[in-house]
Amino acid sequence: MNFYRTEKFIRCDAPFKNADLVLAGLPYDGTSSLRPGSRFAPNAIRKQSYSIETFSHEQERDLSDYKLCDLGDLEVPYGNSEAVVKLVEKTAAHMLKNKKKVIYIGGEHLLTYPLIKQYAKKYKDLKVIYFDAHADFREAFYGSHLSHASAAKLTADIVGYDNLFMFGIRSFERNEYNYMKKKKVFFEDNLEHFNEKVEMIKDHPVYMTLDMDVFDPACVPGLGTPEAGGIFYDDFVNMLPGLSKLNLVGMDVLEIAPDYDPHGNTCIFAAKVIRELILNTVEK
Ligand SMILES: [Mn+2]
Repeated sequence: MNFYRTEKFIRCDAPFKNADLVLAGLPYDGTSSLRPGSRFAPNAIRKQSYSIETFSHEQERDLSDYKLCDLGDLEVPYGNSEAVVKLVEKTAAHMLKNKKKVIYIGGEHLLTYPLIKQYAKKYKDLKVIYFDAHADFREAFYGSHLSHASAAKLTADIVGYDNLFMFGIRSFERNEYNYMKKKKVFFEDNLEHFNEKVEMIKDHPVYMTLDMDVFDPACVPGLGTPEAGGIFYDDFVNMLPGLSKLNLVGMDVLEIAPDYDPHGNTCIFAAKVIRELILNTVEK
């Protein structure tokens, strides 16, 4: 497992060994179905992170007060999803062994599958919060079950259908929709029950996966698969108090396609989201 050196996310320049929180780029987009290029997202977001402040007035905390490490991007075997899945599993196991809290930056949503596999192995009663525009419940996509369109199903098959909580979901294939209903998966196209679910799961370890297409493409247009509708930045900020009640053991932020972000706004937006997630999660 090798990380190659890249620019670092703003103020994330501490060494891995004594870091309070770690960022790790996972630059894989091999199963992207519409607009590829999320492999370039970690670096594009890092680059734009220098346009935002390190201080958050929402949380009254500053990145400068913590030891944060940005590992760079994992060296992945492009074009070989099986090998990537294995490698990401190994990477997650390494992070868990070293007791590091990590925000993984993708890359595409398939990457959540190997991450969840390892986190569920370590945390037996793991709950998963899944932000997305898409259901991601396809049995297979273009003939492969290793697909970003199957990420939620792969997750549910590992942690159990009762332990997956999906928000912002507004794009389904009919069979997916019927299957999710039949299996009683919790999903909604907004955040109406977010705080209620937080209360329900706050005593459990929680993994949070954030597909950036949960946001309205009006504010986040540079995506692999944009979908009209969705949440706004203020909705995200309003969730932070709820998120801070959770025992978040791992997180990912995925699916930005910088080639469709010519003005850089999507990556600036993502950088701010990541700053808030760091400050919300790093040991208080
Ligand atoms: Mn999606």
